Amino acid sequence: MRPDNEAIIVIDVQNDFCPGGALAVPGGDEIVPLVNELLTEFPVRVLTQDWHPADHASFAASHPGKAPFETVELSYGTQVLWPVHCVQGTDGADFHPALRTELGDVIVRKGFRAAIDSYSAFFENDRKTPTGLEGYLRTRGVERLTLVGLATDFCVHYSAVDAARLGFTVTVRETACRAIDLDGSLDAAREAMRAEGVRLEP
Ligand code: VGL
Ligand code: ZN
Repeated sequence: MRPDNEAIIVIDVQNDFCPGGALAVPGGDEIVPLVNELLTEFPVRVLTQDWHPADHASFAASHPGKAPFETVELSYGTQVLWPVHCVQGTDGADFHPALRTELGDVIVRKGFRAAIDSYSAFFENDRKTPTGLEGYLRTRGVERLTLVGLATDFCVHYSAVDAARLGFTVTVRETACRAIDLDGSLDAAREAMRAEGVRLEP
């Protein structure tokens, strides 16, 4: 078991991000066995769940004439438009059936406000509205984080950068992550994480 000040954060290992899902990440399901193994090694275990209302502003379907993977300007800046995914209460929003969710101490849901997306487990996409996760981790004495999950270049990336800026020591285990990789977004994400002092490990 790792020391008491270490937590694992499992980002969005949900059906819609796995093959067959609405926003499938290539090989997304392949990480589940390693994620399960890692979960058993940490004293503090957090799972996150992308959790959108059906009319969410990040969905292309909410913007007439727009297609998935185009962008729009929202009040907080540029937003990539996605296929409808992880709608609250649907099978697509459920965790992958093989993920050992019973090992999680807490589940943080994000993206539940219709007008704002939330890639990061810490702040919504305005980079200001907190999810509460920072307080949870600090009150449990956590200082070091290991991040795994989906997708490397979006929710893992934004969560890792925010965590590093908040002063946590952050490691991303890349073999327990998979990327969407839209127009070089994986390389850009790796560079951005490194620039914030996030450690990238296999
Ligand atoms: C994610 C795009 C939209 C993710 C969530 O979990 O990386 N990506 N919503
Ligand atoms: Zn989403």
